[in-house]
Amino acid sequence: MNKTISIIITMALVIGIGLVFSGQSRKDSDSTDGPSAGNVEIREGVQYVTINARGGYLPKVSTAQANVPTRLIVKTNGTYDCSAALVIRSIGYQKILPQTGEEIIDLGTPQAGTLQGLCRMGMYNFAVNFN
Ligand SMILES: [Cu+2]
Repeated sequence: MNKTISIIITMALVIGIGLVFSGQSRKDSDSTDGPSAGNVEIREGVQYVTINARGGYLPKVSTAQANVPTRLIVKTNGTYDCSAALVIRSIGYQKILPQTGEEIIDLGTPQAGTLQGLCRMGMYNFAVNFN
């Protein structure tokens, strides 16, 4: 009886450790600084670029299409650090975002080039490359 229980516990531990490791490797591949995939989408002729703000901005570099009406969605989720104090100089944007929420910023129709976002202290940043 005791043996059965210890086998079950051992199996649960092995599965648990396996899950932790597979979760970690997925996280690692998501947090690369390379061009983004999956955070840019076009719906009904409007391009949406989604950035997560918390302890910095993710993804740090996004690639989007130029000459398409674009909105930037900045998501906060328990963001108590200064990445909630968002500055986008090129469009004269500056705002303290809610600690949790979604800010939708109309970027108009960007031409080819790079849009740079910063926290107010200039410590964290992100870029959206319009090609
Ligand atoms: Cu900062």
